[in-house]
This record gives sequence, structure tokens and C-alpha cells, in this order.
Amino acid sequence: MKIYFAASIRGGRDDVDVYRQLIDHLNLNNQVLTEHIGDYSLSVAGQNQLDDDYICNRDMSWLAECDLVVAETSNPSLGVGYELASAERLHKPVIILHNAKRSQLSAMIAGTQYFDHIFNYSNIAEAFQILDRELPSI
Ligand code: 6IA
Repeated sequence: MKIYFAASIRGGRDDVDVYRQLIDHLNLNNQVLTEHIGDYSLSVAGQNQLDDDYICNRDMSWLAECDLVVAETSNPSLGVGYELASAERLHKPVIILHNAKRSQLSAMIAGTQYFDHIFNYSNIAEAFQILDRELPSI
């Protein structure tokens, strides 16, 4: 299965270690199209020379191609919110992982009926368990 993993970049990179572990876990039996989200060297400051049009078009074409979107939403991100709304428009299955100890999920996501696979987790082992339980039924 091709998975579009979405998580914060310019919204803040505090959770990059969690993103890396989730991507590695998903990649065991799937293909994550957006592996760069877990790249430690991808800093907020290092983003400025990149062509935003190119990034946005490439990501939207990956989103159209994927079989599933997995979003880690604990660090609020405008880009992830846009990707989630785009996933709904494209009728893509979506799994949202949120660590409630870190933040409260936006009402615009929690209150959208399309997003009916929202899971709170408190540690990485729990997040792996949720993915292993949910992915086979996608
Ligand atoms: O608003 P944010 O930057 O936090 O939005 C993050 C989301 O937008 C992620 O889920 C990504 O899919 C997408 N995104 C934002 N910036 C990039 C990006 N920058 N590359 C790919 N997707 C991005 C350049 C990185 C590259 C040179 C390795």
C-alpha cells in the first residue's frame, strides 16, 4: 500500500524522532511516499531556498496517488491541515494519530465527520499498535 505520511515541517520539528519511527514502522510492509518528513536534517530554517510551488505540486500528486493518508497531528501544522482537507476532497482513507499530552486537536479536524479514524496515543508503542490494528482493514 502507498502511504502519504503527513506531519509538521514549518509548523515545528520537535517531534521528528516520532515521525521517523512511525515512517520506519509503516515502511516494514508498505511504501511511504513522503519519507523526507522523518529526515532529521530537514530543519525549519533550511526550507527557505526551496521552491514552494514545486513542493506543493509534488505533494498533491503524491496525495492523489496514495492509498492511505496517515497524519501525525500533535504539532499543529497548516500544511497538514491543508493535506487533510485535500484527502477528504479526494476521498482518501485517513488515519490520524494524536498525542493528547502534546496539544488539543483542532476542532476543524476533530469535528469533520469524514475523519472517523482519529486515535489518541501516549507513546510510540501504542501508536504502532494502532497502526497494526487499523491498516489491515483499509
Ligand atoms: O506547514 P508545514 O510545513 O508544517 O506543512 C507540513 C506538511 O506539508 C507535510 O505533511 C508535508 O507533506 C508538506 N510539506 C511542507 N514542506 C514540505 C517540503 N519541504 N517537502 C515536502 N513536503 C512538504 C522541502 C523538503 C525537502 C527538500 C526534503
